[in-house]
Amino acid sequence: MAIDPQPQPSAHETNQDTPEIGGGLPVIKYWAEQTLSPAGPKLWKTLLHHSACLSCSWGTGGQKGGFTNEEGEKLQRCMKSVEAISAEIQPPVPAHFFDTHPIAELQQLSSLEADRLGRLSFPVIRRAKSDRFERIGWDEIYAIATAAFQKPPQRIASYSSGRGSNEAAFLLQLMLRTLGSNNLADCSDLCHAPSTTALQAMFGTKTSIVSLESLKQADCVVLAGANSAYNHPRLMNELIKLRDRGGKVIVINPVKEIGLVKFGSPAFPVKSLIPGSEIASLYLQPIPGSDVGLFIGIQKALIEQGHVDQAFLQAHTEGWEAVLEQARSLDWETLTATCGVSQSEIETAARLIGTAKGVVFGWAMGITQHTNGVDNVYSIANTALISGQIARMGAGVMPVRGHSNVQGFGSMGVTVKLKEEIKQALEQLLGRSLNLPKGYHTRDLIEAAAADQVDSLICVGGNLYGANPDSAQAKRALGKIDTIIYLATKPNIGHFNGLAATNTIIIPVLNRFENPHKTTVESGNNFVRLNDEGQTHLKNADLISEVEFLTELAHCLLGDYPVEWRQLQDTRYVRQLIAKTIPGYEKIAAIDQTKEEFTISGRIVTEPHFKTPSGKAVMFTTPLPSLTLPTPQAFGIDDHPSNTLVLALMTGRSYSQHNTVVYKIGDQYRGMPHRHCILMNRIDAEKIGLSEHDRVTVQGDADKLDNIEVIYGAVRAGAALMFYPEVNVIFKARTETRSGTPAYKRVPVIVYRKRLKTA
Ligand SMILES: Nc1nc2c(c(=O)[nH]1)N[C@H]1C(S)=C(S)[C@@H](COP(=O)(O)OP(=O)(O)OC[C@H]3O[C@@H](n4cnc5c(=O)[nH]c(N)nc54)[C@H](O)[C@@H]3O)O[C@H]1N2
Ligand SMILES: Nc1nc2c(c(=O)[nH]1)N[C@H]1C(S)=C(S)[C@@H](COP(=O)(O)OP(=O)(O)OC[C@H]3O[C@@H](n4cnc5c(=O)[nH]c(N)nc54)[C@H](O)[C@@H]3O)O[C@H]1N2
Ligand code: SF4
Ligand SMILES: [Mo]
Repeated sequence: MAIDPQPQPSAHETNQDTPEIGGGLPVIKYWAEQTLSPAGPKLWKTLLHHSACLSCSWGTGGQKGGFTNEEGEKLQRCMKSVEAISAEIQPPVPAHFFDTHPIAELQQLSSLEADRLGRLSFPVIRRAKSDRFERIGWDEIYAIATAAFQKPPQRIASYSSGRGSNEAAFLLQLMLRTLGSNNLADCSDLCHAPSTTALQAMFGTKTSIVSLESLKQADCVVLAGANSAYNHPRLMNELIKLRDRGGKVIVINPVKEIGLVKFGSPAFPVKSLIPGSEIASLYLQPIPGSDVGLFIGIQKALIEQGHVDQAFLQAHTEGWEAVLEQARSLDWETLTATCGVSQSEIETAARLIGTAKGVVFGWAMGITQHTNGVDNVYSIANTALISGQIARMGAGVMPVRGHSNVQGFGSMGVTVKLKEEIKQALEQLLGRSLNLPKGYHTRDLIEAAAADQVDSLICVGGNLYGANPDSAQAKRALGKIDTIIYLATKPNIGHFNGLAATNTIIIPVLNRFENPHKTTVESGNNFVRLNDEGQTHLKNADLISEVEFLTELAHCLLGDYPVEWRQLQDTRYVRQLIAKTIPGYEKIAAIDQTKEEFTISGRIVTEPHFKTPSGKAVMFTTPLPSLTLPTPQAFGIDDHPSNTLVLALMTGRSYSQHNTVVYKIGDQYRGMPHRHCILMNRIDAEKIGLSEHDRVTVQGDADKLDNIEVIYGAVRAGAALMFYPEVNVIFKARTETRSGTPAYKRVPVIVYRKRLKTA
């Protein structure tokens, strides 16, 4: 079907520093700079090491030297992989660094500066009221940690981030659950929890039901709320190949991300790298938080165009009548007013979906990080079911996950919503029933800590302080916990600002390519990879593996119950336990002999049979969101309306950062020169007499940031974009109630230049 060529972002809606394409030559330049630098040989050694990429969940690398994906395709490493490795192969933090740099000074560091301090290579403690960290020995660490985790089970907790291994994740949850605690907060609570909640309810599974092999057979991809050109670059190759075979890509994003319009991929040096490949066939720019309205619109158009797969709905789904009825009964005016996309654009999208042979629906944080994130996912999956674009090769739903092993942490049971099968297997292992209380997910953990209900916390990676909304609240809350133990490879702002009341211990750990034992991780495509043993470049360092620390601590706390913890330092035994406990992981039992990496069984759905009690997919209606913004008075401001602008702020990632870790201050593809910019539409800026590069104050419901530079961008009017973690100081958490995920993508803010009259 012919569709109008997409207009390129025109001059008035972007800025002169925005390049013509995403990816492209800068990527190669970065590769060259890094690989030819003094650290080059070390970098290559790591790239060739047999271990999964550290960075994102797309999960390339692994077999035959780290460059091959599960389909056997070569050259599957992007520059994000290089960026992540470069940070890990930094020299160590100097031996006497903490003696001469008090905490007050460390708290002033930016995220980039904290990361540049180097690799952590000896354990340190900050004792109550001390003004600095000091070195600590292992005996004292275990003594403090043992006393801390002997506290009542409801008062101990963990937080984790998806960089560690399946083995470490399994041990962490086994230790906490044996102690009687279900307080297993995880970064996925801030991320894809709405996806797991919705997919579990609809399909009885928590992860993508599409394999890479299946994606390769699609002829249409819908990519909603995902800036994959930045965050999952190798997914872009699949989109380029799909366009080459005549397929269509529908992008849904309030920001016209240049890399989703056109992307130059180094994997295709001649045809793509310099000219760039067209990605979006159709680019829809909805109002932030309105995707439910847009997807119901697509459903309505599918009905009107006769593209409903009635036979599929009747045979394989439940609840479809109400979903169709909702789409029929809502009128076009209401739907288009809700999402801000025209009826004709919505109809074009529906026609592409309805006439395609196979559609894969992918999404990320633009969909989940809203107060109605679960409904957003429901509405996407409803659209797939209504059009029959699911449950066969080339069609289905695919959350595009975050950290490189965040999905593995969930599979291993690091979640407050434990699967019944895992619970039963753990009960067998423990020889008793597990009557676990509700458990704190990440937001509940912060609230419980603020209410003085948490004594001890162990953080396996991550940056709990930096990742949460309302940084001042996070700092206060963590400050009420008695003991916090951070396991980390590199320092971050959370270690210096997330100080416990009595003991804050930072334990330096080996990363994925340095461990003395093999480990495994799971990609967002449900593929399990094996990481070989390795060595650290750090000389005379006092590092430990996550597995060793967790098993030693568990041994101190639990002796040999329910397992010989110390024996599990040989990770082959952990894999045997995983094979017996975790559904779909049976093949891990043989991986040490066969080295065969595998797709987890029961996850990929290519037949219309689902893991729900009835075997049918369960559909839910999705209420339209109400998307009003507060008045200036609600921010305590009572000035002339021409001086202030209330916007829906999306907060997320720049090109050169990995979550709270910033690698480079600018974002070259959005033309944002530093971290303290707000990307906004020219029309909005001019409403209050602003010009590009003016400085403004951006205020949320918790605090404000002054001196923020206005940058014009292809953001739809009424919306704007800023970078986290810096922006997390200004807003409080409003969360999606079913999953606990904060609404990071629709933060009401007020923008102004002058000193204002307050209400
Ligand atoms: N290089 C790199 N890779 C990463 C990460 C990283 O920080 N750096 N982080 C990893 C992690 S943990 C995650 S979760 C993923 C994140 O990957 P993404 O989800 O791609 O990243 P974000 O920057 O959070 O935002 C995604 C997009 O959502 C759009 N958006 C905002 N609001 C809405 C909305 O209401 N509707 C729609 N349709 N779109 C909206 C934004 O404009 C933005 O383009 O990436 C992973 N990979
Ligand atoms: N405003 C706003 N806030 C957000 C988001 C947003 O889009 N907007 N996104 C949210 C999302 S999707 C996520 S996932 C969270 C991310 O939240 P987290 O996962 O908590 O944060 P990261 O920045 O990924 O954590 C980085 C730290 O992990 C440690 N680390 C790295 N590798 C390893 C390892 O192998 N082992 C161990 N033990 N430690 C390691 C390093 O010390 C590094 O500093 O942030 C959330 N916060
Ligand atoms: S796409 Fe993700 S997993 Fe693949 S090389 Fe890039 S950062 Fe690594
Ligand atoms: Mo994430």
